[in-house]
Amino acid sequence: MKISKSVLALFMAALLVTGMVSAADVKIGFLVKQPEEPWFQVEWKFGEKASQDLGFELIQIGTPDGEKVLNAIDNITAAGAQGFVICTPDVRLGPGIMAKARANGLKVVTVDDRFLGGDGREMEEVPYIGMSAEKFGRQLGEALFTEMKNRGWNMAEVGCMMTTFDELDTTRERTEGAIAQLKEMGFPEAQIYKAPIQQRMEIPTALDAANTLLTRYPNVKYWIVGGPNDNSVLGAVRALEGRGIPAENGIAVGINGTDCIGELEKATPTSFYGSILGLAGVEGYEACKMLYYWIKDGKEPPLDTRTTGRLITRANFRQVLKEEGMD
Ligand code: FCA
Repeated sequence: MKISKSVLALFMAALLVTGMVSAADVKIGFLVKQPEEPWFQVEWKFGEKASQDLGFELIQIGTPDGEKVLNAIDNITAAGAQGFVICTPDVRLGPGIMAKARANGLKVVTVDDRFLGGDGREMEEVPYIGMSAEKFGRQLGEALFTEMKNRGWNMAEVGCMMTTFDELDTTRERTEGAIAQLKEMGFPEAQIYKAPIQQRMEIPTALDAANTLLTRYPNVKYWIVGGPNDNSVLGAVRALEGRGIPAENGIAVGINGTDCIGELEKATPTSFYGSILGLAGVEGYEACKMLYYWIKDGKEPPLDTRTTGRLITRANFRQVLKEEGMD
């Protein structure tokens, strides 16, 4: 077929107008707040898989604070990126990050933690993919209550410790969902105690929060324990151990399912019973894929995509991880 020069020129002009680029020219940054956490390593790994499947370049940068985020945005811009996926170290940085992205001509997809605007409300105009947080929490609450019943504990002797991190909407919704579920199933509200984690959700900060709470309730015989993610619950488990509470007197359930595999693999069971496994791989892959088509074809991503969770325990985690392609 012969294509005249003018048709070609028209085609090129159309490309320019729509901003389309070829796959090989697409470069995407992937910025995460806690690169040491397995959750984010899984997201990165599947982001890489998307880059191989679709043929774009992925630049991964750990950005634990605001300054690192702004530097990373400049660095990827200099490297020729057209956009980035981000789990921000602080949701209140949202407006600043978006201003910088706009100034640099970059598209943005957020993952896990949703930006907050200056008015304190979620920036719903920025595409987001993350957990259906309340539902994850409800699954956690249900798992705790069901296992407590299985063990035949006298509910009057049980305390519920919920580690919390209310600075983030996604984590607040998870623990509120867990508490609502426990109450609906008949667990007494007066026996539910919150242990707020300071600054960052990590095992040592969660351990401190749990210790403070355990000092206040030294006479509780059995503990059910929940929290916003695996590390928040693992810290509480370490605190129970530090107080000499036998492993069989605790039932602890986390969220993520990626950061507790070592715990579930321990030869001797601890009070860590299981976790609601989230789809870190799907989130990492889909966030990159959405951004890729946005850059390449101008196809705008959906503004809100939510993923679901599944309970894993010592009994089934290997099988479930295999089924989810996460082993
Ligand atoms: C937040 C938490 C992570 C993970 C993610 C889905 O970013 O910090 O551990 O739970 O949500």
